[in-house]
This record gives sequence, C-alpha cells and structure tokens, in this order.
Amino acid sequence: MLLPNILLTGTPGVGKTTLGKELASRSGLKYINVGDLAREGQLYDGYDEEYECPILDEDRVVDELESQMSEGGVIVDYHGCDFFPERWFHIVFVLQADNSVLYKRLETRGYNEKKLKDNIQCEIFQVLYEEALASYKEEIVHQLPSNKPEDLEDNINQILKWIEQWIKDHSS
Ligand code: DAT
Repeated sequence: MLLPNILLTGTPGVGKTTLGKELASRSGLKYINVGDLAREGQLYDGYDEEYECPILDEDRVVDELESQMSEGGVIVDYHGCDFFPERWFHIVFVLQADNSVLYKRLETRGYNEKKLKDNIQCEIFQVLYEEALASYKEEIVHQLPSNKPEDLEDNINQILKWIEQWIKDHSS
C-alpha cells in the first residue's frame, strides 16, 4: 500500500512534536523528529556560538532519511524545511501559535531572552510559512492554528481524513 509523507513545520514551541506523535499513533504512520535524529547520529557540522547549539549537517540528514522517505508513510517534524528534497512531501503543515501562547511555552522551556525574542519574531514574521511557500508548491502548504487542545484535536482529525483520502486515491 502506498502511504503519504507529511511535513510538520513551524517555529519551535508551536506544537509539532505533540501533533506528530499523536498523529503517528492514530494513523500508523512513522514519526521522525529531525532534531532527535541529528542528536542520535551526531549529524552536525560545527557549533553556533550565538545560539549555543550545534549546526545541523543538512546533507547528512537528507542522506540518512532518503530510503525511508522513498518508501513513504513518514511524518517529519522540523523547524526548517528548505533543505529537504521537494519530492519527499505530499503535504506540508505549518503550525502557528499566538505570540502570548508561544511566549509562555518557550519561557517554560527556559529559553534565554535572545532565543525567546528571536523565536517570537520568527513567528510574527511567519518565517517558516514563507520558507514552506518558497520550497513547496503553494497548493500543498497549509497553515494550522495550534493554540489550544481543541486545535490539536481538530488538526488530528483533519489530517487523518486527508491521509485516508490520499490512500484511496493512490490505491489501484
Ligand atoms: P514543537 O515540537 O513545535 O517545539 P511541542 O509539541 O513540543 O512543540 O509543544 C510545545 C508545548 O506546547 C508543549 O508543552 C505542548 C504544548 N502544546 C502543543 N500543542 C498544543 C495545543 N494545541 N494546545 C495546547 N498546548 C499545546
């Protein structure tokens, strides 16, 4: 059976992991968190002193994921999307949260002042939405509100329906 690949992207803290894991458990698709994958495989290329975090080795991440992505049925979660091959994804969701909501979530994570400010600005200027539009066909890029538990439930139900329809459309 053919299965679709789904990209969940958006500013850190918008709820990608929460949605991705729940969606995987309800759909049977596989969930991959690119941040975790990079940590486990040490897929890094240097260190960013300003943001105090390792720099992702994008080429190695792509190589690492290629065979699974060609098989299909993968939900990918990452706060960036311009380095993945366009052909990998059948649909792209950009999660969004209100500033006040996101601020509280990132504060709880213990982000420093600079990291907090930069991430809130990233959300205000819709950086990830613009990146998704520049990297994928406009008609497969969708924004999803991710402020409250009801949003999560609505998003899951909507995506589950889309997966079901995609499978029907691609079975012969
Ligand atoms: P991300 O993976 O985008 O960094 P996350 O899934 O770790 O974000 O979520 C950050 C926090 O927000 C976490 O404490 C769970 C909470 N959260 C996520 N989606 C939510 C929603 N729709 N309603 C309420 N809280 C949510």
